Amino acid sequence: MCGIRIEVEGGRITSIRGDTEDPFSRGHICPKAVALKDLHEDPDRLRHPMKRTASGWEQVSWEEALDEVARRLYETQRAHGRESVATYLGNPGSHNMGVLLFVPGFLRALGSRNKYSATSMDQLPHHLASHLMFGHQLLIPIPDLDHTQYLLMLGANPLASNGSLMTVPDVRTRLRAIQQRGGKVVVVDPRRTETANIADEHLFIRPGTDALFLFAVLHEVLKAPRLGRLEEMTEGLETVRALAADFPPERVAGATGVPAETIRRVAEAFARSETAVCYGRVGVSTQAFGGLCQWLINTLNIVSGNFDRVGGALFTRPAFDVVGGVRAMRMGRGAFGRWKSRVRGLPEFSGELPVATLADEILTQGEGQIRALVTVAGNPVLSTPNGGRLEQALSSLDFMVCLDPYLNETTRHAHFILPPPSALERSQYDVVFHVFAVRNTARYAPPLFDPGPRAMHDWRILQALQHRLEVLRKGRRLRGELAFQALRRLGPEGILEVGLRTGPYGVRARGLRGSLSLSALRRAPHGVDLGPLKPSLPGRLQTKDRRILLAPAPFVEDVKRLREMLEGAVVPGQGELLLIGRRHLRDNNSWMHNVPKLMTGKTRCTLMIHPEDAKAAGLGEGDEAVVTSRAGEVSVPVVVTDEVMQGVVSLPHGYGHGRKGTRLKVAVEHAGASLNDLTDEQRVDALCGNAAFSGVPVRVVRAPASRSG
Ligand SMILES: Nc1nc2c(c(=O)[nH]1)N[C@H]1C(S)=C(S)[C@@H](COP(=O)(O)OP(=O)(O)OC[C@H]3O[C@@H](n4cnc5c(=O)[nH]c(N)nc54)[C@H](O)[C@@H]3O)O[C@H]1N2
Ligand SMILES: Nc1nc2c(c(=O)[nH]1)N[C@H]1C(S)=C(S)[C@@H](COP(=O)(O)OP(=O)(O)OC[C@H]3O[C@@H](n4cnc5c(=O)[nH]c(N)nc54)[C@H](O)[C@@H]3O)O[C@H]1N2
Ligand SMILES: [Mo]
Repeated sequence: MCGIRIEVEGGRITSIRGDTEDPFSRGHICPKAVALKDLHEDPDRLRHPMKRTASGWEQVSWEEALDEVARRLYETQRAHGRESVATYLGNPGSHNMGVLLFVPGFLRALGSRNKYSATSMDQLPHHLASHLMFGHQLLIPIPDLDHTQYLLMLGANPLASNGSLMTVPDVRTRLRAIQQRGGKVVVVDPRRTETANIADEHLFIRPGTDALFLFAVLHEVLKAPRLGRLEEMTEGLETVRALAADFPPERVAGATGVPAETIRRVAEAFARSETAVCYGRVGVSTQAFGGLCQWLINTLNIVSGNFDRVGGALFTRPAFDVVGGVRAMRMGRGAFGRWKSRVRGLPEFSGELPVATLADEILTQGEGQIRALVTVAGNPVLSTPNGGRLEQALSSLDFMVCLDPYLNETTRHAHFILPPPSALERSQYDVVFHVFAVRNTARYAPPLFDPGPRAMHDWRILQALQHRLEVLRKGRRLRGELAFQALRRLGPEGILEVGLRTGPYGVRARGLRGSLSLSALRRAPHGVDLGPLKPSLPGRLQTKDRRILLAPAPFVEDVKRLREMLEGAVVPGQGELLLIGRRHLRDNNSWMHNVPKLMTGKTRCTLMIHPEDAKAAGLGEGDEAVVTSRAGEVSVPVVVTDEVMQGVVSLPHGYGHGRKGTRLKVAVEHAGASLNDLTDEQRVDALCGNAAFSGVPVRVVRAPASRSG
């Protein structure tokens, strides 16, 4: 989402810089954008379809690969039923216009309920809250960072992540600006992060207890609710008030580790501030009460009068409007719990099942067992809870195909790898991330390089497989052929054009000539500014009667579980520490560790441990520690620091490149250990099945050979 300026001489990139004329990112750039050159030129990046044979990997033609992949998927489903083929969609697919627009057709052609993605170990609780409260899974309220006077932030570290479900380039300047206009930034996190370091206040919180903290804040704010004009659009306030009555600050202080007077002070400041917004991200989503956390955050913003208001939380108005645009361009509103997963009975959301149970569905025999898997832009071996177990499951599959540019920890298990060209060889419009950005803008980037006639973009691979599957199933039909050819000619660009023309800045709003269009975006390479976020209620709500539902039944019922947790007082076992993850500015989940430039400097795959806990374990700075959980064991060097709360240890995810048989020369030299060899697939948010990465109980001891430094 950051505008960049790339200079090319004689077909080679000579510089990549932030585009100072970009109205959204204003010249900001992060190291991962500079790495685009290295990814493009990476000799390890696959340029041809690959087939695994008895004698190793072989290059094959696209025709051969696509024909055989489609045939194997078709035959698997014919022999074992539709559900026997599963799909897993990874994170980069959401950053790829072609994947986003063409994956639905491919999934439809497969027709399997075994659909999985990174969503259920990330933002699923946000979708659930938006679906149940506002009527659409993508109506996610975005903090109005550029105008708020008080930001209460939980479980997010935008200085490393550049913000998420609040896309925000140059976040440091934007947070400083809050302080410069007399406002405050408060960070709640078990680790004193880079973001916490520039905040006005940082509160340590015991992992997994944020729902208690939020309820207590709500308890205080509800003493004088200020719904203002939202009062008439809102239902369920009394139910929320009755629930919150059980969670006064004094009752949750012990469990959360946040003193009651601190909670009360924060709640008062939040309520008193002219404008305020509460925002919580991955750290509060990927925990046992992720759904409740996101519901409580929205509720807090609403009852304090900060919802749909400048300086509070607002819905965006993106140019390609997947929420309120014309029907053909819309994405689904979401649906919840229409069916359950076969083995563990976890609920579907929007047709997807929780990825924490993918391995169970592969390993457990019986009707509906998964026998083949398609991954698109994902590395589940390193990214999913108990990835080690999933890895074993992958090796038992009859068939596996991966759309991916690398031979990595996951794709090495495939029978075919189908690699798309590099990001600089395709066009891009951020269909999804404009929906979550702190300002309304639009930008289209044409491909910088021509990938050549033998390359196939993700969207074309998906469409070609879809077509072959349909032909295998129904035979070659004229209508099918015509639809295939027409959609192929339209491509992502054609769909984008329709989306822009029919969107909120399109023909209807601005007339044919003034309409935002693909050609208008081509003429404005720096991007088009569509203004700050603005109030949009009740019009933008997608619930029946356009009302906000403050007390949806699934959340209300789930509070029982929270009460039980509080009563049972989550005391860690003797000698146990709680493990959390972390992100670094120069990491990008699991897949950019093959870029030499990003891997210089100190080792980042280290276990942060509090000095008291280190002492108890006999560990010194730089010692190797053995970390054990129910799921597995890894060995990593430690960093002793009071940056983490006592009782908590932190390890980044996305490492663990030491597995054999990959083609990642640089990453292998910085292998590290995989956090997800420790995380536990049994730990989920029981409400929605989202992975609960935060607060995994672990034991930490000194590795036998390690000398104390
Ligand atoms: N313990 C722990 N685990 C976590 C997290 C955590 O905080 N803690 N975070 C979770 C989150 S939020 C996420 S989103 C997931 C990410 O989980 P995944 O999406 O499974 O993992 P990535 O590391 O993003 O892997 C992306 C893959 O896509 C490939 N790729 C890159 N670009 C493209 C492209 O344009 N097309 C195609 N076809 N492939 C491409 C890469 O080579 C790589 O193999 O990890 C989750 N895992
Ligand atoms: N550089 C970089 N940027 C990225 C990514 C990346 O891998 N690298 N990944 C991208 C993706 S896929 C995503 S989803 C976003 C995520 O964006 P963010 O959510 O901003 O990312 P994190 O840095 O994982 O921040 C999560 C924070 O939650 C804290 N935390 C852990 N457990 C708890 C808890 O129980 N309670 C509270 N209150 N806090 C807790 C952690 O200490 C951490 O600081 O980042 C995106 N941007
Ligand atoms: Mo993510």
